[in-house]
Amino acid sequence: MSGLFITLEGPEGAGKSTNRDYLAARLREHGLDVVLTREPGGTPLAEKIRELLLAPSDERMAADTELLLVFAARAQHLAEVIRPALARGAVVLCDRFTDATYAYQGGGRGLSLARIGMLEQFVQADLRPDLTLVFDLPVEVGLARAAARGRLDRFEQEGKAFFDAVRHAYLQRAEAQPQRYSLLDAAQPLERVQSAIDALLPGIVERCHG
Ligand code: T5A
Repeated sequence: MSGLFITLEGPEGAGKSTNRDYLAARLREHGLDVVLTREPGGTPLAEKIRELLLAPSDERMAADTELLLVFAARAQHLAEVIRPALARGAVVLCDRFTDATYAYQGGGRGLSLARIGMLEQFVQADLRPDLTLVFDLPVEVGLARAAARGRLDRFEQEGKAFFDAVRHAYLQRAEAQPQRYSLLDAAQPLERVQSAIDALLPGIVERCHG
């Protein structure tokens, strides 16, 4: 038995968490076993690594350290949550996954995509998301939403050029593999974004039952 692995991606404040909860509610109406999780994090140990990654600090974190911490958290998350849930046939809805590594550490920090790919293979073997929803919006709109929540984390303190590169990386990945990615205009009012998710629902439910 094998479930369905769906990831939600996009820049800061794109509405991933809000829409992850919305999609979960819709899928549960169809009687599906849905597991909600997020990265970095998703287990107690991986959440501790998340704190290290997000906390602003006087000591600059080297880009390679950041990359390895992201994958260390992911290894734990896969072992404890994602693989067991998929093995029992659940739908896993994960707020960010390895596309975020390509976007933030690859696009934002400028790390080699080949090196990220090596770690992806090492940590995940053949596991890749079945479907990735990319919530796209202008950087300024997302940062304003994130800022409205209060104190900025270590990533949110980066400048516009960093987030432009993150957004560009997401768009490039979505364009390169249209069969795996659904691109959603996240600058629209929430109801419109959720109508776009509703339109994807029959296909997702069919894949869950297939
Ligand atoms: N990271 C992560 C890496 O660098 N590498 C990696 O491999 C991984 C996995 C994690 C950070 O870690 C980095 C990337 C991140 O910087 P996070 O908390 O998961 O941080 O990510 P954020 O993007 O910071 O999370 P946010 O909570 O800011 O964004 P969401 O989840 O996209 O947005 P959400 O749903 O919380 O919404 C934000 C606000 O906007 C409103 C919501 O009500 C909320 O107030 N909103 C809308 N308002 C108007 N119109 C809409 N359409 C709206 N949609 C949502």
